[in-house]
Amino acid sequence: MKAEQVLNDLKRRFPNEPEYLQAVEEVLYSIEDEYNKHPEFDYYNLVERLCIPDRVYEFRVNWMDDEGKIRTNMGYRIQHNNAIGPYKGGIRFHSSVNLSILKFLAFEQTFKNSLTTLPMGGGKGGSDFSPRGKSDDEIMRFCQAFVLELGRHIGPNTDVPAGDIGVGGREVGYMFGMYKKLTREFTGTFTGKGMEFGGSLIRPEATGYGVVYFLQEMLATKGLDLKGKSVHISGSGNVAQYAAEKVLQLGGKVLTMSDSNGYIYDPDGIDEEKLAYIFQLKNVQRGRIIEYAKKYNCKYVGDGAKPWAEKADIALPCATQNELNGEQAQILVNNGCIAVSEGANMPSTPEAIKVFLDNKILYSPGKASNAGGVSVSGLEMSQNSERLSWTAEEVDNRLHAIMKDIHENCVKYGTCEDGYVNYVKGANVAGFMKVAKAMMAQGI
Ligand code: NDP
Ligand code: 2IT
Repeated sequence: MKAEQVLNDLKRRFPNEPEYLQAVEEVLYSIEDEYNKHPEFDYYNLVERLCIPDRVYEFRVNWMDDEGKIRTNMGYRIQHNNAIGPYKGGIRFHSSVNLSILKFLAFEQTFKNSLTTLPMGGGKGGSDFSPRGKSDDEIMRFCQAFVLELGRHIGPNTDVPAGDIGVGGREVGYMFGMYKKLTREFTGTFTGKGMEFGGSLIRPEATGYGVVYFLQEMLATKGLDLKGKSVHISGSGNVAQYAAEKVLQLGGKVLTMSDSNGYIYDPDGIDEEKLAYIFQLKNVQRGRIIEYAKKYNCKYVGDGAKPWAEKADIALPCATQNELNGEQAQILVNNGCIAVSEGANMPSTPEAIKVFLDNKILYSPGKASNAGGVSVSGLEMSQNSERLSWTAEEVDNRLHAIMKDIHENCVKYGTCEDGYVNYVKGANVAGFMKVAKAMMAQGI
């Protein structure tokens, strides 16, 4: 297999899908050497079969807004690969959603889910519907209309959706409710459900906590820990909030958080009390992060600015794809940043990743460090299957063990001759090997 050739072919076939091609390019180049040690992989044309999703559903969603106006949005579900388990992955509601973005996310999810050690294939779905500014009733009607179409493609042993950007407990609840009506069955077809109807304790916390558990493992390889370290966090949604909570618990200092309008910089640190305000602001009031700067009288930079030019020891990008470019990565490194643990999916551009690797700082790609969310989704599926629920402590212990395991696997496959751990290579190769072997065993 020649990565360049495969990539050129995909570029010719899918020329209008830049995010998808970006994600594929990174994986192809990092698995090329390992892949070519196995001629049997090429015989089965595993590389192409792994890059192209099993199937893609695309549909129109009609719903009625509060003024009685009929609105239309696009809906999608990408079932990327089910070699090691049912398709599994989140649903994103955001105005930017398109086929390219969901295909990149479903592709990444396949490797991420493989890394979790749990039996889950990869998928992703969503809509260009924007929940921003919509009433609760509108959100409910949209979720119901979306599931009217999506419902026929999913199932507890087929494809199990969950949350992502713009989709949290409220949206999962509405989607689950509609799905239950359509099928007349109570099954674990969605994860991230409410605690009263089959949700798992620690699922809301899981992605953010996992990002920090992974960071702890990386720091430990250098004999370091989080105590006293300053941390940049981007985003102020689910992942960012719980990453911040865990950083505080471990003695770190969170300096920044953001939303798509801009970021706040609090030199005194966002402490527990201020973080509780952010939880309230974002999850209940559904307000903007600028309100924090007004309340605590700290710096706010608008116009969609990112926090990376401020000085900190550690960066946790937890908002969205391509939110950290090469130039910003260089500023982080010049300012003495020692570690970047990604909470979002593909937040660093290829140029930014190159800067991190060239400077040999601790850098983990999202598919490794944000795998805690889907891992606890996998644990939610197990609990639903056995019709039991585990304690928060048990789920958290399992989450912690899974993040350690993923870290170990990255070290195993990503350690270079000079001892530097390339977590990008480690995660891609480790994730790939399991899926590849499963696909080979199952024939074409
Ligand atoms: P939320 O919707 O809860 O929060 C998203 C945050 O990112 C918000 O602060 C949002 O700001 C900001 N954001 C979203 N889009 C953009 C954009 N285009 N530019 C700038 N800021 C943006 O989502 P999550 O916290 O769940 O997801 C964050 C990231 O983590 C995503 O990349 C997601 O794929 C990834 N992830 C999520 C998991 C989960 O379990 N939820 C699991 C693994 C990864 P605003 O409110 O202004 O839009
Ligand atoms: O990107 C992700 O891993 C998620 N949004 C979580 C997926 C899941 O099925 O819990």
